[in-house]
Amino acid sequence: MEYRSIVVLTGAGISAESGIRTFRASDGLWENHPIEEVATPEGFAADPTLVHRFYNARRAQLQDTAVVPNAAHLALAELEQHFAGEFLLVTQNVDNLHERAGSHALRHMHGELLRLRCNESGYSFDHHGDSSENESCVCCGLKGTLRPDIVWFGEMPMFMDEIYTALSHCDLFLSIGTSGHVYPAAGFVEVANEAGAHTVEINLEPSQKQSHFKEHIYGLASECVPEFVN
Ligand code: BV8
Repeated sequence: MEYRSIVVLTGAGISAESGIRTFRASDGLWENHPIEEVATPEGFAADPTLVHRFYNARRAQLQDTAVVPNAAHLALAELEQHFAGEFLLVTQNVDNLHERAGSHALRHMHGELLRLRCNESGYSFDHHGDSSENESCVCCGLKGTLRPDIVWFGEMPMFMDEIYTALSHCDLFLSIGTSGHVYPAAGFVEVANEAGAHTVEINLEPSQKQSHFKEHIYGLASECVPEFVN
């Protein structure tokens, strides 16, 4: 079948083979820190030092020279480049591996690890080094207003209007490397089904939303995604 509009959703599983830990695997990040402490506005208000330290560690890990895009990231960039129809890649991931693989039509719905945001003005900017609550904001000069430019639990994800518009008229929805735990991303397959799209799950194992997908491909993203795309 020739598709005319593709939406791809990726989660932590697509970056696992690049060396970025996933959230719910046994060595998952959350296990080292309860979600409430490091990925909620309340956690940040209670202990900004801990939260800055949590994200500084992840920012440093992401900039380790061994962490590079894998074949799955590259295959999606290739698909975007050669596909003549509409294409949107939505990622829950906050790493920069899709960009580094060459993806352009990309939206980070949960924010980006290599950016900070001013709590006062909402101004966000690239920041690859450590962050702390002692830094002054570049926009208002105030101290203590900077936070990671990340969407925490209880906060509204980004680009939602654009994403729902794309989902409501796509004819192929491809979900890769996500456990289907976290909403609203986990609900995207239902919107795509409503639009009559062919819905495909590529994952290491069945996700929480497995029954909503028309096609299932289980295995390593770095093998299954290039195979599916080519
Ligand atoms: C919202 C940034 C409403 C942080 C993340 C109570 C209070 C408030 C909200 C809620 C609540 N109860 C429920 C909710 C909703 C909540 C939610 O869904 N909670 C869950 C836990 C039940 N959602 C929210 O809060 C969202 N916001 O609802 O706002 C609102 C409305 C109006 C106005 C204001 C607000 C916001 C959610 C965003 C949270 N931020 N990330 C950070 O990264 O530090 S979520 C976090 O989980 C990451 O983004 C991650 O990507 C995402 C999802 O996880 P996955 O990507 O799926 O990763 P996971 O490890 O789970 O799975 C990996 C999969 O890959 C596995 O299945 C594995 O088998 C597979 N895999 C592994 N290796 C491979 C592989 N597959 C292929 N190949 C491999 N090699």
